[in-house]
Amino acid sequence: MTEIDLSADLFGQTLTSPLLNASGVHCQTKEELNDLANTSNLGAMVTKSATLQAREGNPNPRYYDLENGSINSMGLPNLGYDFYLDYVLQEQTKPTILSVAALSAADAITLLKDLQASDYQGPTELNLSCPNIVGEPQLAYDFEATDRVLSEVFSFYTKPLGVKLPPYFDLVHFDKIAAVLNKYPLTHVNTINSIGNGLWVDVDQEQVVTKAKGGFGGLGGTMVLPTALANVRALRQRLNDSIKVLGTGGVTSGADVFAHTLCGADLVSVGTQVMKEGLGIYDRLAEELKAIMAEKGYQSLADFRGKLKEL
Ligand code: YRO
Repeated sequence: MTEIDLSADLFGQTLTSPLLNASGVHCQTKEELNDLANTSNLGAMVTKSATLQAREGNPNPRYYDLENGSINSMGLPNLGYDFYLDYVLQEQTKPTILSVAALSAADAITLLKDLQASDYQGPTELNLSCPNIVGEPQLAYDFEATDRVLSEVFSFYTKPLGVKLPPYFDLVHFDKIAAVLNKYPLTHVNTINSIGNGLWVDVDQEQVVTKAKGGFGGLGGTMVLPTALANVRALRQRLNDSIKVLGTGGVTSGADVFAHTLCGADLVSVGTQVMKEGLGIYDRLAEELKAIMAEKGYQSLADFRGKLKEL
């Protein structure tokens, strides 16, 4: 029997598996990050998005498990940029993507200027689901504002940088965001963030299930899989080859990892299902993926990556 090779590439580093955690899940504290570092079949890890100042986040309940996924209004709880920078510089034992976020475009520039001046040379991901101007949508849903911010960032930033994107739902929006992103030397896009501002109703209690924002929150898990696959596929079809696509959203099985890869994902992240099942999921997903590849006669991810057939 030929050995199946799940190796993948993270901007020049070889990973033993294409699987990542989705930012936000089990990656906030030093203990959680160390757990990820010790998780087999997790190829690389991502930190909770860091802001300049540490944040407590929103009041509980702020994460709620749903039959087909999850809803969250965490409110960016994190230990602050200095903590995560220190972790990747001093404690890192597995390839790590430093995720950063900002409460304004100005804060994003401040943070990235500091990162540029630091000793850190590894990959960073800017979470574009950050608030911009009051009364305007999140940055990634304002294409001109995204262009302005990236233009300013790349006037001084020379290290590996990608962006985390929210889902888009209109083909013209895929064209517009891809046209902006293609202007810049991005290492990658990570798609999708949670589907914004869903609402779950507990019919028995006749009430919402999370406290902040009147119960509105980001959706993840199985219910977002088709949206995630569409975003991976649509962006892979539009972005420069030099920009890798990291697929995130709705993965619960090896078949889902296979589907993300067929749509063009270079790496695949798991969020909600890690919350439901724990870190042992990565061994299960790797085994299920290998079984599918064996059945189909594929030896490496490159054999089928991006090769989704149309009718
Ligand atoms: O609430 C969060 O911390 C959160 N949840 C998500 O599902 N995705 C995110 O990117 C974040 C952090 C960013 C923000 C939504 C609070 C602006």
